[in-house]
Amino acid sequence: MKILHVADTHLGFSAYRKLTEDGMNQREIDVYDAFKQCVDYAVKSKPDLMLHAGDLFDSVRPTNRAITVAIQQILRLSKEKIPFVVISGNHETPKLKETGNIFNIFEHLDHVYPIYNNCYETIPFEIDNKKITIHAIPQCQTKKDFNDNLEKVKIDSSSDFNIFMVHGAVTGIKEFKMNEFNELFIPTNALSNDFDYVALGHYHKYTKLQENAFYSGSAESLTFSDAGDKKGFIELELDKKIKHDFIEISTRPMIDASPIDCPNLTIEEIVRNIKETIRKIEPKDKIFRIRLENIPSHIYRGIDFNQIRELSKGAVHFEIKSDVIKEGELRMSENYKIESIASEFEKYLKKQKIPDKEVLLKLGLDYIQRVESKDEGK
Ligand SMILES: [Mn+2]
Repeated sequence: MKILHVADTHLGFSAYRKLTEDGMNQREIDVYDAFKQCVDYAVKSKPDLMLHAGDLFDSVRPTNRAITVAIQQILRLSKEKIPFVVISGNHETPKLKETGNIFNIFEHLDHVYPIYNNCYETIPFEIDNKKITIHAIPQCQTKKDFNDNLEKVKIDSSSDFNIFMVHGAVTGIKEFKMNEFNELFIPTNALSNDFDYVALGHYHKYTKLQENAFYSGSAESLTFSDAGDKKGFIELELDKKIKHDFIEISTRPMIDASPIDCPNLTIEEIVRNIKETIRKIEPKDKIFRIRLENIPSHIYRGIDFNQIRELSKGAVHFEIKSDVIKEGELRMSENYKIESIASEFEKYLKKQKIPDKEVLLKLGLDYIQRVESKDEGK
């Protein structure tokens, strides 16, 4: 039995100023294209099921174009009779129930199962004489609703396979947060090992959380924190043994070049460094960022940015992010005070993992005292 797991397609997302020949936002089109590639793969490989783990749309009120693309692509799946289960994520779920959920438009499409009603739902399928139950929790109105739903989730022991779909930040050793205001948190213990598979959405990097739980990641890179990541979806083979493959799609290269540390460089050195970085990137049709760290403001003002812009002309987007130090400003956090050398030494020593600290402390303090009394002319 073959299943595809996709998430975070963010249809309707747009960014930067670059337009296509038809005057549309290039990134918006890129995002549509990424989703289309996922559907192309499905139409070609004919999985038994396709799961979308939330954030199909980028917003609560998608544009007509975003809605049209979603319908067009989902209809292609529907025509192939590929069941498509989609849960709403934090991006498309309205904060107020009265607003109404855009997923309503999918209610009357054959083989499409939108889950967006604030509650835990199960959908049973019968595929190749096997019973498979999808357990799905959409984005909820409140954290309490969400947690109550998580409590209710229960494996169907009469099913051959149980799959859980949920959208949110799993918390545990590492937190898979996106730092968005309405994100929901999934405790690791909610991802029971009894599930044959857990299809997660929300975190944009493809991640294996545990043997049976995966984030497929977003279908396109949306911010520079996604830069350099592979984008795509997961293909799952459910049999006695479960096999997962990450299917990479082709997306526009997004590059976050390693930062240039500037405080001890001249204008010429910095410009040379930037030019070299741009040359290596080969800007045409790409998105990239160069970061200038700790650059003194007088040096920053001396850089000819027009010349740099000229070199990056073919790029879909480029930016230089500068962390400028104002003259006379100390690069130290405000509440950090240097104490006497003796007490700084004592603090330093405490943090070290070495034997004989007592002896070293006594010796060190003794030397410091000797030097300090010399300075004072004693
Ligand atoms: Mn999300």
